[in-house]
Amino acid sequence: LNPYTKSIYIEIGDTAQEKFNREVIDGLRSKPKRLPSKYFYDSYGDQLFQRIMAMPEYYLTGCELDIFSNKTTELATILTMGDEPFDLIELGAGDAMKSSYLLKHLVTNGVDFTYMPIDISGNILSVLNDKLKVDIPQLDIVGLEGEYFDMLEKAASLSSRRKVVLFLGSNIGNMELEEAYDFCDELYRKLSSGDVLLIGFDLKKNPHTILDAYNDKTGITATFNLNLLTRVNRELGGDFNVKQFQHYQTYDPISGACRSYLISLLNQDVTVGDYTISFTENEFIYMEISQKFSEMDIKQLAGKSGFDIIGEITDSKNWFVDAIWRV
Ligand code: AVJ
Repeated sequence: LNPYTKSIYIEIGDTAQEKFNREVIDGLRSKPKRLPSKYFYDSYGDQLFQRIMAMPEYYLTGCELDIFSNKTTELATILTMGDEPFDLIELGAGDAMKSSYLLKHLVTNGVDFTYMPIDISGNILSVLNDKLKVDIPQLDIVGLEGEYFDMLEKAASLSSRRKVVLFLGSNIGNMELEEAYDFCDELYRKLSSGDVLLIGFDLKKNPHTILDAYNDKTGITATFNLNLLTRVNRELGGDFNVKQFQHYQTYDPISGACRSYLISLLNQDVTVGDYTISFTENEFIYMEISQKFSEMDIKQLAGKSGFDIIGEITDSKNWFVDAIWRV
């Protein structure tokens, strides 16, 4: 079903730049070709994603904002569980648009916690840090730039307080289902008894609604995908002609997989560093999955990875769920 899960990744102690190079070359030499969507977020990619979140078609933002702005007290109560101090870790914090409602509420109520946003984009982290220093000056904040699990270990080494982990925006949807299981498994093992995870899931719904959110007529999502080729050109010495690729989006209501591709419009050779990659006309690069979930999918994910389900908050349309799980 999934041709990519068989690749074995060996952990190599290379720099972020070397890892980017290795994963890009690896993806372009795979059959079928693919590129990792986690690399969409350079500074222009960050801007494009901000514009995606502001598009009327991209309902996810509004849904989770509805939860965080209207059910803040409910969220805070489940997450704090008494007055024991804790670390509030956010995986893929971005601009923390949604979590800042919770942060404000906690600070206003004198809760003792440290906010630790983790993001792969150092650029967005410094933007976030500057913004929070102004908006919530009393907030104790420690930003961590890097991959999720590396930075979770870092967070654990910085303090031994109880951890509350936020993983919002249906970011988990950017993983294939098997990867999502492995991810929750690893998260469970990296956390300690009593730690809590708040995890956002975009639910299966009318396929038109979902497809429209990722196939906007203004072409921002297309630009968002194509921007990775531009990034590869700039950072890895590539010569992609971006005009010779076209964005293609699908949604499959059976599996709940919403996928993006870039299609080569002609036979062409592309050089990236030391490698030449040949494309045939209409050959695709698989770029991103945005998986959608049923309530059953979510229960199974929690169950298989060992988490206890302690709560669930949905938006008023019932399109999105923030699930609360405990180790
Ligand atoms: C950041 C992973 C939540 O998959 O919905 C938005 C990224 N890609 N439009 C998503 C994205 C295309 C987004 N997440």
